[in-house]
Amino acid sequence: MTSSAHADRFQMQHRLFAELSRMFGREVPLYDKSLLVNRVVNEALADLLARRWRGFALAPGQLEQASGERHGAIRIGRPDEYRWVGRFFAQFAMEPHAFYDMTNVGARSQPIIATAFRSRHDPEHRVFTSLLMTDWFDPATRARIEATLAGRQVFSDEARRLIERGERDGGLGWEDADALIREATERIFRWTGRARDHALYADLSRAGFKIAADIACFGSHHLNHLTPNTLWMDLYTSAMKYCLGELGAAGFRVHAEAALGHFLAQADRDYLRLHFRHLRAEEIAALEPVEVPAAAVGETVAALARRLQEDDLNPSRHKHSGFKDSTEGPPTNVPVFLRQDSYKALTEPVEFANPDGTTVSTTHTARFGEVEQRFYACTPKGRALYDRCLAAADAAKAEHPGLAKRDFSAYERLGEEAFAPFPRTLLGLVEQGLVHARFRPTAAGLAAARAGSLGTSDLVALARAGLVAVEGVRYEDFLPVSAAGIFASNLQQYGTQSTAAAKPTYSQEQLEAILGREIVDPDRAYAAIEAESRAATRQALSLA
Ligand code: OOG
Ligand code: NI
Repeated sequence: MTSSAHADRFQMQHRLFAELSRMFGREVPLYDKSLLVNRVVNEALADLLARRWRGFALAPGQLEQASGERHGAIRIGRPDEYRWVGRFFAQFAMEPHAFYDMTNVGARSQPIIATAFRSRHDPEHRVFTSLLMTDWFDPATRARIEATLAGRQVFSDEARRLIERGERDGGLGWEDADALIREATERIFRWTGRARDHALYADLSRAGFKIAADIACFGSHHLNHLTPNTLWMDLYTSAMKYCLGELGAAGFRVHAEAALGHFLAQADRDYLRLHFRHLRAEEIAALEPVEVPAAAVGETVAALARRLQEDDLNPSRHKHSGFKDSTEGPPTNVPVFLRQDSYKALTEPVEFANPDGTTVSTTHTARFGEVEQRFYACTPKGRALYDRCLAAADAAKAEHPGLAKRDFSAYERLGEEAFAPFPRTLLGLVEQGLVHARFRPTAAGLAAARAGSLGTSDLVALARAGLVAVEGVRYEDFLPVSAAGIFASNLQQYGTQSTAAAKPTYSQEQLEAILGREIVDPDRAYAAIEAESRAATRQALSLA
């Protein structure tokens, strides 16, 4: 077979995530509602951007593209299954990135090690993929978990054949690619509502090992959540809380107007570059800033409130467990890493088949509805500052329990004060070496270089003078602390302590051996992007 007969792996990836999103929407109607809320909110934001920037317009489909990116999470029980998952994602040009040791995150520790599958360059989708470490448990519990896991086959013979064919032939034709995607949505990642061995489930849950129960007793690697991108987190959360009945009309207005005030202040060209990746730098440079009339915010919020009241968005028809009280990540005006929020895990019906042939109808609480906004990738120095600021914010918030519900803006101010050491603009962040960026000379820069009038060799100073263009590198990975918080909140339980004779320790090499390949270090990849662009820019400008 020639390579031209092969489906493009990136197109396969898009189709896979579109189909997974459709699957998840069928399984979880509230997810579909949250996607619709996200679309409506993003449309309102795009309209406002068109007023803020003359020349800004999105062609049909471009908004879908900007909000169509996804990240998901799955939890795997056996090492051999984990390797199959890695081989599966490889067919879609997704490789393991970063090692996450969730056994070492303090009180929120879980018996989990993980990596995230994504493409190396400009990824849109990623999947946090956990592996349950059974040696975390006492021998009797471990034996029960492993015995139950041993009896399942998540990857069908057909799925294995397709993956092997893709590996052997260096790709799959579209017919096979579609068949593999069907295996994903109809079997591998599907929620069935059926589980096995209720006694094991109950014993594990009672002992505080809900994560093990969620993995061991189910027959598939069911998707735990599938997270879309929002163009402005605080507007989305206000809208969802309004739809879920957690904010009244007046509360929604206050939150949404505050959110849009921040949005308009921060939606500069760097914001546009980060959120609309189909726009070219020259197109963004050509946009003209316009003063948005003060009334525009109120009008946008009033129109949004009307839209959110329409029948198709009325989630009160769906059972839900409420929305999280606060957003994970940095405060709204610090554009680093990720901001994430979600509606809480739903209580869903499950039917257990027991080894003795009896059945038990009960419920399981694990799947939730996250949304995220992606920002710039921090350097190690930026990450260290982030960790310090986050710890300070957590400490300040812990001193005022219940403040988020009592006085949300006072609560938000605590976070902003703790993050005061962070500059608010891309250039400020780059200047202090806190985030990674791509550099490139502008036409004016090249002309100045020819004329010998650059004046300095400092790239940030040249950027301030318009002689070099700077683009932040988007963060494409996960945050261990946020992930730990997500496990804790959707399992409705803090972490577990090891019950093995000695607490085991885990390493990246161990997970690489399970995968049969190396895990990519994203920090090195981000740094390499920056280093290459700096070198190329220096060379183009004839700087030593
Ligand atoms: C993993 C959660 C990690 C995130 O956004 O940090 C994650 C899980 O719940 O299985 O998705
Ligand atoms: Ni997530």
